[in-house]
Amino acid sequence: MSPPPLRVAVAGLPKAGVSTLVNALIGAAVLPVSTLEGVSPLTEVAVVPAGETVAEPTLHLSDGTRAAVRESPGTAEPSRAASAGRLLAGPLAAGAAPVTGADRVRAVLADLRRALGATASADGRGEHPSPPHVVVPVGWAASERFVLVDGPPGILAGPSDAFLVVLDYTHLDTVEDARVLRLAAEATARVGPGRVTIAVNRVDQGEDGDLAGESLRRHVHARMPAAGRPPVVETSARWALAASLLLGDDAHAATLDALAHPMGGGAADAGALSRGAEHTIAASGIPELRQTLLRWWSAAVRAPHGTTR
Ligand SMILES: Nc1nc2c(ncn2[C@@H]2O[C@H](COP(=O)(O)OP(=O)(O)OP(=O)(O)O)[C@@H](O)[C@H]2O)c(=O)[nH]1
Ligand SMILES: [Mg+2]
Repeated sequence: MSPPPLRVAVAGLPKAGVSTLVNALIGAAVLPVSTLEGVSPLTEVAVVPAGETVAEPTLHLSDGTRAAVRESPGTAEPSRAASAGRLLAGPLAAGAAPVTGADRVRAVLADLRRALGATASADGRGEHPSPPHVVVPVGWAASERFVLVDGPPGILAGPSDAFLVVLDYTHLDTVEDARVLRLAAEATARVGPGRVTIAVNRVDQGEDGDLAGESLRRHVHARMPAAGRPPVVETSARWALAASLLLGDDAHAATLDALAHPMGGGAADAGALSRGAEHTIAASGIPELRQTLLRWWSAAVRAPHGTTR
């Protein structure tokens, strides 16, 4: 029997970029992301190897309804960036019209927030025993399965196998941030530093001379007890996600191609854009976090009794 999926809590303060980071890890805009007030409902994303069990991302809501994420034929906005809206349209209104355009996507997301309002109670645990979850096949998971739980800092105190803590680089050193670091240290004390990683997200918003690399790591660790200091990775989830959507979306590629040489010239500039996107992903910290997830998985398979399930 294959082992159960590794359960990873991905948690941070509101707007730290938790949902964006989960999307960047899976390489698709599946979870709603927003600058608007209001915290995402606690959501579980099951990451499964591509081609296994499900052929396409599927949304499961806590009331038992589910919907596949697929391109709706005839939509005016074929980009994968709109897939979150399309994904969420299905279960809320049976036979809903295909999502067309950004306004429709926004309306659907607003509906979803209302519909799921009950699951987003103050402690993030909600009133439903099982939060909505999405099943997403991804290429990099090879044979492993994960459940990524997108939630507030409170889930760091709960029973997960591993913890990915998201800090906002532009709001370090706040009282709230100190509380998140305390929870991260406590989780590290429970499961060990090999099962916790701190992602300092939004590093793209830093400026020359800001903390980076070793000095940033020391700065974060200085605010944690010595026994609870996990690895620190600098991330830019937004740009990693944007770049993977750009690379993975034929419609975007065609648009870029047209923009790159409107007079019908050679493909050199479009090639440079693709290389730029690949470079952006490589520098975003996201590939490193995927490797971390895979390491956590192999450690869990070797030591199944070390988990905190
Ligand atoms: N510049 C920059 N913006 C980011 C980054 N990650 C996320 N954002 C932006 O931050 C905003 C909030 O992102 P979300 O992923 O919704 O944040 P969250 O932590 O899930 O927030 P809630 O669940 O709503 O509390 C969005 O506008 C994202 O595009 C990043 O790495 N860099
Ligand atoms: Mg969120």
